[in-house]
Amino acid sequence: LRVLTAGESHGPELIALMEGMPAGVPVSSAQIRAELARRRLGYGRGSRMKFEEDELTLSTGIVHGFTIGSPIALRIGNTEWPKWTEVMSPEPIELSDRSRGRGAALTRPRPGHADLVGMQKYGFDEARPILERASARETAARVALGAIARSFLNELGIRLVSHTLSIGPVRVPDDAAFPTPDDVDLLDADPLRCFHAETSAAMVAEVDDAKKAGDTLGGIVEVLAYGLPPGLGSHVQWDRRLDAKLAHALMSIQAIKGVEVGDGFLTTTRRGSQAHDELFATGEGITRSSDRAGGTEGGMSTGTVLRVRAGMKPIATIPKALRTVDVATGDTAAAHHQRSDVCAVPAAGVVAEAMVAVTLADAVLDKFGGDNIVETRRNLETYLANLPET
Ligand code: FMN
Repeated sequence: LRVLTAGESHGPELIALMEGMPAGVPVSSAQIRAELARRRLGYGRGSRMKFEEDELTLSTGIVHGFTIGSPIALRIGNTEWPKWTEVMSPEPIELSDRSRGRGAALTRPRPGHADLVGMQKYGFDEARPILERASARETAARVALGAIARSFLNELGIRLVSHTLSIGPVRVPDDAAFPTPDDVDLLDADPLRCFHAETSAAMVAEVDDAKKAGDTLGGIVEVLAYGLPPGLGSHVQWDRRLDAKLAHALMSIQAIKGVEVGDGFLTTTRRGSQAHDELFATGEGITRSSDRAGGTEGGMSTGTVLRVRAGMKPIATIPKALRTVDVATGDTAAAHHQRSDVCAVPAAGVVAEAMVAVTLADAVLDKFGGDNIVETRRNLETYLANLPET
């Protein structure tokens, strides 16, 4: 499965491409729109989420509600584009005003963003051409592709759910219950997509507090996948390990700075006798006593619930602007401040779900192949029916 995105934050549209999806997978614009709407959720989002809309067009590869096996292309138009036609024009026009407003040269790069290093690397004297692509608006395209991957996984009985584990220092207790895919609506209705009501209330207070202080917050999200077969990924080569592929996919999300599989870093604090999942024969097969490993061993899915976490740094565009240097004058300055979120962790959970869905769909196709979903399902069922029983 190959996926690519294109598009700038204030350009006319985002474009997403997917190649390798089998034919016969149900995909509708309503279902993708619903996923795009989930990305806009969350307590602590900025005003941009309110006035900007995602205008979805399914361009290729889907006919009468089903994939046809050919490359899928979709567009997500930006309703704000009319305000940016001059600043983001592809034509070689002169901007009417470079001193103020949207067209002003962004010469005060924001710390914690791609601005400065991007200007240095790509040879620009202002940050606009860098921040336009580095912006997390691009994650809308990923969520749209994730919706297609998710539909494919659903057809095979694989279902995903994500939730917020922490916001700043406020964290769900280690022994709290995990959500299941049946809890998605409940989670989406929670202001921070947190499954633990008491912690959610404390998270809301933390966001309010940060906002009042003119500050921002990060946090941790967790994605769980139910219904995976054992044996996705492989131990035989570094770039075939499923855990490594998931880490790559999650770390590629803007502002994600850490990834854990299963209990992750908590495992490092335990003794070996308390860190692993013991095996038991049940008469019907072999089962594990716990799920500390998070559903992978040796770079392969074990067939238990997959659990991965992603840690997001606090939003770097801070109302109480960070110090920077004006590259036009060399003087100390306050960083540019564009409209921004106080906390985007709940949205990052939705994006993380999408990236896990794409990664798992790719791993399933790697193992089971299939040019249409019936063939993929048959290959999966034959494999499961022939797994050695103990
Ligand atoms: N950064 C901001 O400065 N303002 C935002 O409103 C904002 N919203 C985000 C929403 C989502 C869903 C995600 C995943 C990230 C968001 N970010 C936001 C983070 C920036 O995109 C990110 O900090 C920046 O690209 C630099 O991080 P990097 O070094 O990991 O690329």
